[in-house]
Amino acid sequence: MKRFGWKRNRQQPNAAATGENEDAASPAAPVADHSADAAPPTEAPSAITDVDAAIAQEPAEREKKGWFSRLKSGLSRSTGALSDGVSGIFTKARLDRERLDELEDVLIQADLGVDVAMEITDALASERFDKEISPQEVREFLADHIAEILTPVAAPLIIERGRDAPFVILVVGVNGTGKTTTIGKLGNWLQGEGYKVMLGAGDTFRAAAIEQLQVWGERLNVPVIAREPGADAAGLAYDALEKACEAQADVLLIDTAGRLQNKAGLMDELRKIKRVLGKLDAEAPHAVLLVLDATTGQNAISQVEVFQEVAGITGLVMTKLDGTARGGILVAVARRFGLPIHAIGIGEGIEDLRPFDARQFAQALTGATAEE
Ligand SMILES: Nc1nc2c(ncn2[C@@H]2O[C@H](COP(=O)(O)OP(=O)(O)OP(=O)(O)O)[C@@H](O)[C@H]2O)c(=O)[nH]1
Ligand SMILES: [Mg+2]
Repeated sequence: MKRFGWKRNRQQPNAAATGENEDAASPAAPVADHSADAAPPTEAPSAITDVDAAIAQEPAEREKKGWFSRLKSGLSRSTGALSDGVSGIFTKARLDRERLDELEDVLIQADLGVDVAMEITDALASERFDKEISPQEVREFLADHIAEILTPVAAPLIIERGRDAPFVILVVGVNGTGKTTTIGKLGNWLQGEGYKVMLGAGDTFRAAAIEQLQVWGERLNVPVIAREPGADAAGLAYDALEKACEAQADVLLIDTAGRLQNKAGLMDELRKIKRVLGKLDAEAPHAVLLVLDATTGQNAISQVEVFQEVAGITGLVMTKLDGTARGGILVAVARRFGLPIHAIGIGEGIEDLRPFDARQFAQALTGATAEE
């Protein structure tokens, strides 16, 4: 059975919440076995008519299916465009130049970007040019190719074990992408893995932003280091790390204000936050997560470009894949930047964050669904 790496381990007592987690080396590292995910999906059990068989099915497998349907429905706009586009072009037709050009347009409209669109149509041409091909075969070809692009970047977020200082995760991105919510979800997952978590309210711009993180802190029952609204964000980050060191926290998650990538002053502030953290721990922040909103489309490319340059992104999280997502952009981002994609968010709930599964995503996006 495929293990879904981020499943919260309910067997273990929540050591962080009970204050029993003295040993930073003990938590299991969140290593998800993505090599297994890269393999073709095992055949989906065809309609389960037998209730006992349904109950006997692994809980994780059942939960994963629920997750998959939510991902599919979130991506339905992109999938519909891709799938209908493919059906419109290929009605048991021979693959010719005209159809390849039309397919290229459909892929570009689905946000996969010109490079990926050309790459895919070239690959399809070299295999099947002048041969008859059905829409379903095209969808499967797309799914395979997209999974190939995504597999190398699907990487779980790994918290180093055995550290004697907190592992600092700085969460950045443009306004409203889901940074604060992602911190809440991530904090919950890390706690479930037994890490002692602390939060830093580095979005000092708005009182509401500080309160929002404090609410997450209460839900998780973890300390939130905050200052008054308007305080210096870098100073807050410094405070938070100092306090996390004192408290012997395993992980410090630092929230930051949403900032448009073209606002130089705000981007300088991010540099300063990084610099200041480095004064306490030369390697901090150990991870810089860029949170991307799946409904944004092409602008994600420039977001990655600028935040990468300013803050040295170490990995990506894409949120809002449950809404009117434009998931194709993740393929363009993967091809262009090769940055690890750690997780995707499919909802506002505390459990609605999962590791990124390349094949599952490719299947959901293209409508070449083997899993139901
Ligand atoms: N549907 C859905 N909504 C989400 C998801 N993640 C976050 N949201 C919602 O998106 C809105 C913005 O989320 P925040 O976490 O406040 O975003 P932020 O990036 O911290 O925003 P700023 O601090 O203002 O830049 C909130 O209403 C969240 O509940 C998701 O995966 N799916
Ligand atoms: Mg926020």
